[in-house]
Amino acid sequence: MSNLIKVNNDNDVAIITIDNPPVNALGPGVAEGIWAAIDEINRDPAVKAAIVIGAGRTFVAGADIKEFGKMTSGGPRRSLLPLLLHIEDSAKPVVMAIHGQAFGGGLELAMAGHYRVASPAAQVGQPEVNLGIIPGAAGTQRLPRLIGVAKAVEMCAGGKPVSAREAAALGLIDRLIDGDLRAGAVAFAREVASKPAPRARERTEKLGTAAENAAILTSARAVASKKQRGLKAPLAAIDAVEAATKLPFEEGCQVEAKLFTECLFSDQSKALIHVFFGEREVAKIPDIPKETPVLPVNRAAVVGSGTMGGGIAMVFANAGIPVLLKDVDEAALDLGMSKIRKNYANSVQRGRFTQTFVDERLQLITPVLNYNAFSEVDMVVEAVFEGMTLKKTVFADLDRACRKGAILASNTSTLSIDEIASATSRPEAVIGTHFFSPANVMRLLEIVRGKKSSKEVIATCMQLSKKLGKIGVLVGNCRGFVGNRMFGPYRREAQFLVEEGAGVEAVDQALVEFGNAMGPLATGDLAGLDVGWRIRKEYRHLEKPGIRQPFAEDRLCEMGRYGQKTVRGWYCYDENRRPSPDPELPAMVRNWSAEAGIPQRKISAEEIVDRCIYALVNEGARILEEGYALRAVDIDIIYLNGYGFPAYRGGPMWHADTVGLQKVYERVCEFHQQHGELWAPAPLLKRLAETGKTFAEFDKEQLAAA
Ligand code: 3H9
Repeated sequence: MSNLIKVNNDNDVAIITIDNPPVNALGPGVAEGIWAAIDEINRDPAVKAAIVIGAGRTFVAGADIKEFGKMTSGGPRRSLLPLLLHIEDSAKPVVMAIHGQAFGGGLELAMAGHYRVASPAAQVGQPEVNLGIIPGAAGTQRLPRLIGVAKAVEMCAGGKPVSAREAAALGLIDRLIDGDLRAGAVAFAREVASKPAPRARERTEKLGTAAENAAILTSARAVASKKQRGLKAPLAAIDAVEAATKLPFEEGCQVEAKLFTECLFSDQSKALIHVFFGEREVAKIPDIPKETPVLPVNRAAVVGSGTMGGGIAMVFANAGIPVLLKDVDEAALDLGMSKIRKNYANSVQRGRFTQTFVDERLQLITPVLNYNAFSEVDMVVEAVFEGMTLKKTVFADLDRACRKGAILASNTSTLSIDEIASATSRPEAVIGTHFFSPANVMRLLEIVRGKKSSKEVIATCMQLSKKLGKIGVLVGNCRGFVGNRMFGPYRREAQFLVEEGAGVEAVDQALVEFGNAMGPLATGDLAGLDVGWRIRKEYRHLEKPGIRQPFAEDRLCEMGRYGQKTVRGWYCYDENRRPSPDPELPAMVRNWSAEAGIPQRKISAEEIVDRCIYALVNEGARILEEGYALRAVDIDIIYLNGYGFPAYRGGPMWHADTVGLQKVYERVCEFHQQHGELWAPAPLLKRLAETGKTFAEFDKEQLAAA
């Protein structure tokens, strides 16, 4: 028997333990081991029933995701279906004992058992759609038979897990076991040992009528098309569940297998699997080992109670960390606190938080007007207006007010962390923590490493990001760091396109169809066009003369059109901030372009996407080569979590790999010829394209060299 599976007997009940750390994925050897264990318990006359339980922190997190890459690059295909039938056909009842998670293939395994018991804190789910695939081991066939079509469709297409309590109410879990799961499962197995063992695949009573199912499936397809726009797997999952409602089990499994394979070999799935591992990869910093000591962050403070500061204070409070919120005067502080209260009230209204939770969080936020209590905090995040002089004053104050060992972080989105750190006597304690707006919602946290930031401070911020519910990505200290540095060329091209004759809506529409959450011009209106305008003014002296710069947004700002907050920007907005095209804008831009001598032409959606997306990629390649991002995948994770880039394209760098770097490079060269120096190809892009390599391969080479 495989050493991943162990069988022990507790008198007449066999205990089959899956022990494949860290998450008992159904990798090579596991299925074979379970198969042999089932044979063994059926051979042993002393055994009346069996339980299957996971060693360590979880039951089974699913199929081994690493295996999928091997399958799509020509490796052997493993199917779990025969094993699941083998378990279900066991003459002796098999009870699945679930703690932690039974996800994907883990839940499919559990449904092949005759009974399921679980710890109350366990979760079950079919999250495969998050990887661009669908359940591939009869999950779409057994789940509707156990819990009904509506909930099965929701779980298979939506991918969200359900709690063991909910699963028990749905009939998926037969008993919740408080306390010792193993002992409870063994006792349960004894209770059912002499009863006929039910098989999920033979059940039909929850499958519903044709008319009921038609309505459920139509509505599920509408929800998936809207909420998971552009993703193919949810629709495939719904098709597979539909097969369960119309076909015998075996035929339904064949439909599922065909859809599973189509999804697995799709670019979407490859991209989403890249994202899955990428989200975990970014936590690994080559020169900061896992053992690096981290500092406790039990009390925090935020300086500046504006939109960002207030949002950051909420992030700490939501994680249970008491936080001081400082501003310069009573009026600013009152306004900040009232915004926080309003945000929380909205969350209660939308059902995201309970009133009790919110009341507790508000208790954790203490508004203050001075630095007196700052000596007690472990970490401060500065979130005052973007201006070097002001930031340096604040950091000099913090240096005086905070105890030695406290972390001094800046939420700057563009300014140099090293220069900010120079205002203190302890640059090793200074770091950037760049939250994205709205800070309490957006998952991304760029952690900006200053020249002197200590390893402990970096390790602490990386670990803290998890506690705060964020995904922390370490970046270097260059202008705009990684995300905004790339966003500059992206938005520059969007403006250039309008100045060359593309419609505002056409530009946004092309990028929304590409999969982005919002178009670049609408994003500008949302963030406030004046933000970029002010930054451009601050940095104008650094621009090389004679290089084309976009002007339309500056002109809009000069007219007081800052976007949503002034009701006009690229679009006009009603009182509910709903946009409509501005009928006067095209003529206005045409006049400005005529003055600047920019000829007007018809521009295709394809050119819009290539110009904007390849501008991201080209800048990303520079950042990578200059070492401001550790890996291409770090850039991808930043773009997916901070900029609404579609996850099913894997991020800008992965997308470029998928298109083919040679093709991307050729297009960049074309734009270089047409539009000049701003499009000079990044040397790394050129090198990889010429040697037939990808950014992903570049990452691997870097890792091997580290
Ligand atoms: C599937 O099942 C298809 C089926 O229908 C069958 C078809 C035939 N495989 O997340 P963590 C690694 S598809 C391989 O940091 P947590 C992970 O990379 C699968 N590796 O821990 C990490 O490695 P490292 C459907 C996996 O406690 C380490 O385990 N299932 C897998 O925060 C720890 O992971 C899913 O989509 C895996 N399946 O969260 C569930 N899972 O330390 C995916 C994890 O080297 N997994 N790893 O970076 C999860 O959702 C979370 O990992 C879980 C634990 C909630 C379980």
